[in-house]
Amino acid sequence: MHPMLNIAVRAARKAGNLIAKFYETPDAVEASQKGNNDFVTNVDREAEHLIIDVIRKAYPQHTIISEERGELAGEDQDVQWVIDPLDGTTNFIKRLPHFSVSIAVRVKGRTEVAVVYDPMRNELFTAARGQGAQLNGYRLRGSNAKDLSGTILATGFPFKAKQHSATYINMVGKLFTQCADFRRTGSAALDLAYVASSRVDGFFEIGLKPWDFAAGELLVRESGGIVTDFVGGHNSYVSGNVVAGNPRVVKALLSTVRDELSDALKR
Ligand code: 2AM
Ligand code: CA
Ligand code: CA
Ligand code: CA
Repeated sequence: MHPMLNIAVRAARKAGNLIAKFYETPDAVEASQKGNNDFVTNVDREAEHLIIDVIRKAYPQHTIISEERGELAGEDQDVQWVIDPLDGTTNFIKRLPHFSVSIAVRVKGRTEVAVVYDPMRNELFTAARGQGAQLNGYRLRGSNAKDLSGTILATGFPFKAKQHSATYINMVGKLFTQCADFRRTGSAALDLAYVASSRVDGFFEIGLKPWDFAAGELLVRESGGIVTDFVGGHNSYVSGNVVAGNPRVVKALLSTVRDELSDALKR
């Protein structure tokens, strides 16, 4: 195994075990509001601390970017660990057992290894660039859908970027005439892992942060899929707009929503 993937897996499992332990003791979970409808808990922070600790011990010089702590610049700015210690905090707080730990390592802007770990199902999704994607050691292949007919599309509502609500609803309306149905699970990292494992056929969301999709992006790519913005470009790390699926599904999805896009979503 790639040595950095080994460390990422160790960190993700440690954090996942902690999250699973807290899931059994809801009285020990302290939730607070970061912003409008946006919650964080002591578990997010403790899981993040464990992950950073594992990485720091193995690679003290690397840079770490994580949701709750922000950027911890290391001597080496070329290697960045991009971390979401708990993706799906709202589910976690509601005791809906669907959330994950997401860890990616990017070297000069190119993602080399990725882990998404679901501690409630003990499902470990891993990928290394050029070496495929796996679930608990078994090779993953994405959906072979040829267009949107019969497809299940995962998505997330733009709960923070509410200025995009109307546009988003129009996009969903157009897509609904073409696909079979939607899933809105509350963990973007798992949505992308599910694209990689063809549990869903495609994914789209507005306004994601790098830690929401960096690991999932490599999982999708290494299972034969592509990840783009809403105009088929590679601007997702800047725009936060993410579309994923096999190349035919992404193409069909983009052309279906094309006429609905606001100017802000064309960048
Ligand atoms: P989080 O749990 O790490 O904050 C994209 O949808 C991401 O936004 C999710 O992966 C989740 O990441 C967060 N999210 C989704 N729905 C949310 C909601 N209703 N409130 C707060 N965060 C949400
Ligand atoms: Ca959050
Ligand atoms: Ca997240
Ligand atoms: Ca998070």
